[in-house]
Amino acid sequence: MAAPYELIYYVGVPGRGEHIRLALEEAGAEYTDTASLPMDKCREFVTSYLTPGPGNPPYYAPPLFKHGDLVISQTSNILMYLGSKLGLAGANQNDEYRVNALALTALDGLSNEVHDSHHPIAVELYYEDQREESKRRCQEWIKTRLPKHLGYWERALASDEGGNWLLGKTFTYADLVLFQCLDGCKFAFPKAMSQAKESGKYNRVFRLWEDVKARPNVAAYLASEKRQKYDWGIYRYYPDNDVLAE
Ligand SMILES: N[C@@H](CCC(=O)N[C@@H](CS)C(=O)NCC(=O)O)C(=O)O
Repeated sequence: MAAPYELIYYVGVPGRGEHIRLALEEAGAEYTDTASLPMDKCREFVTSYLTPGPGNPPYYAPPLFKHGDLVISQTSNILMYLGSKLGLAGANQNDEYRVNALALTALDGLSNEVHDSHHPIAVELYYEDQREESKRRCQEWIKTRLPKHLGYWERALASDEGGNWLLGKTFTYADLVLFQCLDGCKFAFPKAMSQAKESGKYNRVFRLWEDVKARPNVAAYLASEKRQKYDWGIYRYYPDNDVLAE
């Protein structure tokens, strides 16, 4: 019997684990998910992987992914491992590296930067203790970084090869990562994202969000109870931070 796919991540928000869930769901793969555990049990289980064990360097942070004897960390590393197994890493030689680069770029700009926008001074401090800095950072981020990122993705989607995906006609997990990043930004910054959409400058980007959302397996997953709500994770809605680009 084939080893099961096991996602190890905190319960309560989609978080970084969501990128892995979306790839598994899109492919219709069976997997277990620690998000089905009660909050305290889940935290205890996840934390048990973060302490050193025999023969292993400890894992720094979730998401983690277990497949048989292998346990790996880092969202994009897990996606790269799964991509070829699930048929979501492209069809041509070296596509897996292109797809990985696209996923890393989306995670850098539209996930990690967004996380830092509500924790600009220190991850360990509460948002409330860095509220003013967070507001200032969001104003600047929305004015300069958001258009830079959206502009990049618009260019990336203007493929000569035809098709509406990042690799033209070939759908890959990079499209899912970009979808999830855009979806989170829409939650965190509804005003700025509406303004960006209405500007008409990023039509390909917003079409990708619609197209991924409409894929049958993704749509069924998003409508299911397995899809957790945004709250305290990477994508947070703070009215002070929800500003227009001017
Ligand atoms: N680059 C890593 C980041 C992992 C990460 O930051 N995980 C969060 C939960 S989503 C965490 O527990 N971070 C603890 C910390 O950074 O101190 C990845 O993409 O997997």
